[in-house]
Amino acid sequence: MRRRTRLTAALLSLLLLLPGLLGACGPKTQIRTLPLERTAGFSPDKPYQGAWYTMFVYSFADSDGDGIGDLRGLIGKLDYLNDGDPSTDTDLGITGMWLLPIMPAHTFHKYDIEDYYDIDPQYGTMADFEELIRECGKRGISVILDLVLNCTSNIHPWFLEALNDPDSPYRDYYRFLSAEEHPEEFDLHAAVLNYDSWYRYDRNGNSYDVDGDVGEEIACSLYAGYMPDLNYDNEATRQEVQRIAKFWLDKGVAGFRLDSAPHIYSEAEIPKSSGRSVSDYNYDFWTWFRAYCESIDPDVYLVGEVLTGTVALRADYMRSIGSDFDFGLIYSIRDEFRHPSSGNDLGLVIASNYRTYRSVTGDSYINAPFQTDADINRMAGVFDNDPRKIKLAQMVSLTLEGLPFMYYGDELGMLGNKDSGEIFKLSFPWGKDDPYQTTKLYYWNIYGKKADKSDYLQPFDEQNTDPNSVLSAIRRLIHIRCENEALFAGRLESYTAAPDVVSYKMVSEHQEALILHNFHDAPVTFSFDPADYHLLYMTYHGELKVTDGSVTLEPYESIILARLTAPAS
Ligand SMILES: [Ca+2]
Ligand SMILES: [Ca+2]
Ligand SMILES: [Ca+2]
Repeated sequence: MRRRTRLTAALLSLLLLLPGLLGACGPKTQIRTLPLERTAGFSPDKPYQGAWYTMFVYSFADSDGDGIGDLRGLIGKLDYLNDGDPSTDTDLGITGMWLLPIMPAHTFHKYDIEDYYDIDPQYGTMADFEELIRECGKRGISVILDLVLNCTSNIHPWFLEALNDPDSPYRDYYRFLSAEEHPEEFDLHAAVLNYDSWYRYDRNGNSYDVDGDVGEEIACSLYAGYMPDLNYDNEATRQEVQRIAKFWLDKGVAGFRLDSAPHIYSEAEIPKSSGRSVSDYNYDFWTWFRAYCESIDPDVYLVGEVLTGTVALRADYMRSIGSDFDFGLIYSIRDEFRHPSSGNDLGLVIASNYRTYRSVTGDSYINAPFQTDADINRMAGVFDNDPRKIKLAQMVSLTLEGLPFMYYGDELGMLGNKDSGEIFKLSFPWGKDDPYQTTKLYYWNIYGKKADKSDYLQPFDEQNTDPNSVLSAIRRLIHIRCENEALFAGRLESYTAAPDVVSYKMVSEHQEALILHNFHDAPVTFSFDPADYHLLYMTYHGELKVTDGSVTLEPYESIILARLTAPAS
């Protein structure tokens, strides 16, 4: 969570190796079907696989005509995400979903939670949520919730009671500064997130400058005055968090996306004399939280938002949490577009990152590649609305080891660039005649206006039937990922096909895949022997042509090749 614009605020049971597309490389290998079972998560020892979706309910699908997306609207559109039938490929084929916050809150982003045990009335009821979980279960879609544990709303009843009753048990849920807590031990001007970390509050929860004289109480609020931080030195707060986690796990969620993971404890909240690092406090907290969640559900999936820091720091958080989002990858890919290298730099960086995850975590981690979320400029806004670049960036995410996430609408190439004043939580553009179309953040009020159409986006209903659309490419890629063991369960290894090509290898028990990308705005020709590999995917061609021992990739084109390495057991 950043300052939220905050105004202030079996696998498919088949390994489908497409037959004989390698025209120039000799006899075709017999296609073999591996008897791998597709379970809820494809593989029992690694339950979360496939490709996941980041869902902003508000802007996705509206069931009752108020213009705001809701849970019943989402249920109505589940067949688009995954129809539950492995034999069809008309659906997107995602296997899991992170719901941005759905608990009661005042803002539209809903990170200012007012009740951890209910559904925001704009989105529906608890009965709607329970139906959503059942319907997702039928389709093989796991659901995780955004869990905001760093802070609550300033009008959460806990905070209001704490402000008005010094003897309230909720008093210690928050980090109030009082004389007995040695105020000199805390830096009231610590700018953890580049703005004030402490505020004064009046009895109604209104916040004021910490240096002023309005407001009787001083409390820590890293993000904004309307979101005071919770205090996890207090055993009762920790017990409350356990109740919250159990409440939702018992409802059938597969886990949680952990908002602002490095800020449960921050420089502003730790006594100057503590002598321990902020990170150590946070690792301990998440290790404790994970152990509790695993006591409820041994297969729980937790994924942390660790927005800043080095690869090593992210790996440290993986060790505590199990998984976190690959923020560095986004910028590495964007840099590669700006300055395409001639030495497989991106491929080698990615391979090096995975080596770090393995060594730091003792080989127990799930990396979560992605391209955008609710805080990051969308690809289309950064890549000049060029569908070739959008497809290529997703090609990288969807072929990496771990659990790739796709922000809603990215499969269409939705626009949204903060740097040019746009926002990235706009209505999913189903099409003007779609009864589920949301309208509060209406796409076409903002886009489709430029005379040169450089901001034009084909809505879903057009892309759905266009074989060359971004949607058609992404949908096919997701299905290929979910059908090939090397992609959904493989380990990433270093591999360089040619200097001007970004490349890496994915290796699993029975299969091996080579992934090659051209980030140049020009064709790249290189000598290449596909040997016994079969073509799984090529962005712009149905076959791989080998001419005089060389292969050509068109500008921004990718290929995925695979071969079986061991017989199916
Ligand atoms: Ca609605
Ligand atoms: Ca299907
Ligand atoms: Ca905190």
